[in-house]
Amino acid sequence: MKFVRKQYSDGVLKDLYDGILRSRMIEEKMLILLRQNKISKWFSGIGQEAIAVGCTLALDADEYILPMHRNLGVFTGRKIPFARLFAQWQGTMMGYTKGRDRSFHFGTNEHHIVGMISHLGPQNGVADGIALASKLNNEKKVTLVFNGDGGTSEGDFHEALNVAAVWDLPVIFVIENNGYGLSTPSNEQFRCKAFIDKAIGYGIEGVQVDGNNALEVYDAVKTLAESMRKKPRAVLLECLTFRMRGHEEASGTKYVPKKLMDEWARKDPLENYESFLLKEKVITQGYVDELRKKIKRETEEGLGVAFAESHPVADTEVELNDVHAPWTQQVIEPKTKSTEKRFIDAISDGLRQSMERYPNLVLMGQDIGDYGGVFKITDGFVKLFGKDRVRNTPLCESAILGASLGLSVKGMKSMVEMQFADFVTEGFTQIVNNLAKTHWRWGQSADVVVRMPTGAGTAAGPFHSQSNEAWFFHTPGLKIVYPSNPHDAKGLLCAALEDPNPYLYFEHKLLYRSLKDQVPDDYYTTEIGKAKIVKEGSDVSIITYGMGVHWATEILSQLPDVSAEVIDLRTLLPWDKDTVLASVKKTNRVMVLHEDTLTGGIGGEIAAWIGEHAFHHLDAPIARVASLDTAIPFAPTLENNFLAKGRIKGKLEELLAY
Ligand SMILES: Cc1ncc(C[n+]2csc(CCOP(=O)(O)OP(=O)(O)O)c2C)c(N)n1
Repeated sequence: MKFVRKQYSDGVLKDLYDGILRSRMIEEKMLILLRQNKISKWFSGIGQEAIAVGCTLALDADEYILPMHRNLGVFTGRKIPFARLFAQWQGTMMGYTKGRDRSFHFGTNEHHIVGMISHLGPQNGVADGIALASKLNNEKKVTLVFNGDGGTSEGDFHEALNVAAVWDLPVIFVIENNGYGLSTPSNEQFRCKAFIDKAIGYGIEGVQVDGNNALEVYDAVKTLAESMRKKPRAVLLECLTFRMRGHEEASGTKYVPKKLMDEWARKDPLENYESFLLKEKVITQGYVDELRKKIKRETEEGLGVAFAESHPVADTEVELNDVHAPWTQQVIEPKTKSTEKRFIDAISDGLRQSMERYPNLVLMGQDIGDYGGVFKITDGFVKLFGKDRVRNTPLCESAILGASLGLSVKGMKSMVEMQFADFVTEGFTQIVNNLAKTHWRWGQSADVVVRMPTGAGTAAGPFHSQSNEAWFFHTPGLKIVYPSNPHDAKGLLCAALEDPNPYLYFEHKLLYRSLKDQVPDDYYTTEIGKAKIVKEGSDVSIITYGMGVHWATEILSQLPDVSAEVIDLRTLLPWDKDTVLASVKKTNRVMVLHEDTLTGGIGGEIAAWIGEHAFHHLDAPIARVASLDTAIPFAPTLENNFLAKGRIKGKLEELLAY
């Protein structure tokens, strides 16, 4: 191996050595502890240490790094106290996740690290968001995100590179090309000869280095970062390396030919670099021995502290409380006059006034820029707020949702518009695994509202009509609002944008231009988690939301003899149990109604809860009215048959006659 020290001082050369040795010695200790059954799992980075160490030391301490499972050198390089790091691996309170997540799955803003989730690829979108915030705030900082060669097959990798390329985001996408993804060799994972070839496809620069050569990695990252701070842009850095142990210790390395192992053993990043430094007289054997002793001592001390602590005592209240970032809503009443606004104008109004209120709020979505969005919610916004804050995105739902978390990491707010709620499937991981869980895992809030144009009735077929709120209802960490009228549409959107927690905001497309109401002109918020009694009654409670409110009202207008109480939930997560319970106690009969399909719908949960908590107040079984358990048909006749509306009247009569 050839080391070229260039202009770098002895101090830099020694720091790199210290970093690699530190990683190696901790790794070796972990392998012993694993054999002794003192730790449960280990993802070894032996053979790859030079990459994490070289990258980390080459960046400023306040530049974000998003490491993977083999990047111990990032954590030690950022000087995370050993005791806390080891405690994190042990799942104890002194770690970074209160025992809730394992190994390197944590972030710490203090150290400018955002750790991975197991899904690997989603990290790249988050890196985009951090880099976007840095760029918008003119911080002149780069962000670096790690990938394994296997992980690059994920769509998330592709999307994030594409977004970073188009937006000229200062992200260094590092690929540790170690020849295998778990046991799958490169030739079964991708066809390109080298990853730098992929850079060409994204229209970005690709740089390839010997990943076992810390000096080369350090020099490449240092040079790139200096240039990217001046001229922000995305760069792909391919580091050629080899994983000398199994994917994780239990999986072994039987599938790796011995010849390959021997070849890479000769390129060991520690031994080779140490020989070079000794030969160059940058260090002496005495220095090596002393450093080894020091690291050993520090490791033992850290382990002593970490192992002294036992697993946290579970406290259900604490666990539940940490699901969301703390927020107490101060409802803001409107102060001035109201004027007639359509549903769509109310949404647009709320968004515009929130943009004025929060200079750190960024909007992202397909065609939302000059075009104003396919439904024209953001029409004219670019003129008002500029292209930096009203961002047209490529068709990359996942990367954009990931970027929204990255913006949150940097203290910014964001709104992501799904062009149609149906397309949220492309960003499912980011919502349910990243946005929803990050606060609970390591205390990072996700200050994001995802707007979801939803619903059927427009003969738009199975992929432009879905009601998919139930997919998210099941996910702790999210909040869901679903207004049924213009007044609530504005107030709930403003409230959601105020709250630092992640929201799904459902807006029914059919109501956009068909519904008008008196809506206050100035900024106000509506209470989150509070249902509204749309119509008082005593015979039956109809618990519904969204389009269901309009269906119920229409049908009840044809049944003057029925005294029904119509409850518009407005917030689905958390839903207003008090209002529902009070109504059930009053009417003793319940219908839950929604446009979404029946099985596994939100109505099932509400019915179950009423059954559990208000059984004695019921005079009849709870009726559920929902759409058919099929996909949504295109032809209007079929769509009408699919929708719940046609079944309300019959069910209501049955319920009242029971
Ligand atoms: C979305 C997803 N699919 C599958 C896995 C299981 N898995 C974990 S690591 C891994 C291989 C990753 O390979 P690579 O990115 O090359 O990293 P390496 O382990 O080689 O360092 C797989 C398949 C996962 N974590 N996430």
